[in-house]
Amino acid sequence: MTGQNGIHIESRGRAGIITLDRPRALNALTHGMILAMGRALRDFAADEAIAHVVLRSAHEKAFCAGGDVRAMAELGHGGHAEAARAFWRDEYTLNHAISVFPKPFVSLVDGLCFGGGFGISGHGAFRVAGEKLGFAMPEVAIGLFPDVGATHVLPRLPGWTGTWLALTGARIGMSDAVALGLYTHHVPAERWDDLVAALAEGDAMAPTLDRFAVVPPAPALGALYPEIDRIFAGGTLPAIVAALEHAATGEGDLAAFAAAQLATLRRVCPTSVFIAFEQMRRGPGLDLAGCLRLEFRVVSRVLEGHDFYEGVRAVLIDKDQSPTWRPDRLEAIDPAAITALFDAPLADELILPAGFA
Ligand code: QUE
Repeated sequence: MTGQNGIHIESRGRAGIITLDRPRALNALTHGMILAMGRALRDFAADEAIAHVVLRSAHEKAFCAGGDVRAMAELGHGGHAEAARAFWRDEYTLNHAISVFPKPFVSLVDGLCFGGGFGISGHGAFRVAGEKLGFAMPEVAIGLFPDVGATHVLPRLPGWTGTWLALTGARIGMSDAVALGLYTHHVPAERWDDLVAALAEGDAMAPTLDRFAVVPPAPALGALYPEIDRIFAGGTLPAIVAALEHAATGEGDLAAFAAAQLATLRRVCPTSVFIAFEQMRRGPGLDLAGCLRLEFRVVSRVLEGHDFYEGVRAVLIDKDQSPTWRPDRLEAIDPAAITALFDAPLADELILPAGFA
């Protein structure tokens, strides 16, 4: 087993196993971890002894809290935006490589799974959730946007639930994440060692997962899905805000839910909310590679701005939870400035291989 810098790579029988192990940062992905994962996938793809690959965490508290955005903010702030862009280029390339990996790939996801953690698990064909899963794409809270292929995945979720998750960064548990299709199976975490042992023995992926899978409880937020669909189907952001304002005036669970979503939309980065909305508009017409290419344009431009650095400062460094956004209100955003982030090509666009390379 090779273990270094937050990640362990091993072959166990017929299984290639990648284990995230950077507990002091909830397994947030460093550039080194991303490059090591890419190398491991190439080695496992070429190794005839390996039938399938497992991605997991060494710690039950977190699968992965996202990309190492704190380090990226330091790089960008220190005049090294190109090094930060290289991180995102390699991260998105890995996200895409997982989607075209030529052998069955399963991620075992329990505890926190934010942003970049979904990017390394959500594009595989097999996605197992444990009972303590906490899933979110919370980037709007730090002046970023739901990337790592969320432009492709979220607008394809049932109804308008993906738009809700993208705009608010809402956190959901295992039962909802499985019900929405973000995960393909629920296997209780206490069974994961046996599951990995079966895969190491060479048992085929799909029937083995079906054998270990347990029917999850009814989705905790299921009663709200029709309301989420009604509210977030609004064709514009002002329409969504107006629908939330209206729903929040009532009484009961729906009004409380709407009021909470509204408070979140007013707290997170206004530019990020507009970016996320535009992602949900464009994603249905693009394949994953096209989505990642757009995300790389947008992240390159976000690095030139103010809000990402302020968001990381307020949420992850000083933890004062009081970012000063520029512009500071949804009403102050110029929609043409948002579409320009997506439309203008870069001198050095993200180029992805046609298949696994
Ligand atoms: C939004 C995010 C991230 C986040 C919080 C958000 C993110 C990320 C982390 C994170 C958490 C704990 C750590 C760490 C990073 O938090 O991407 O290094 O120790 O990586 O609201 O996108």
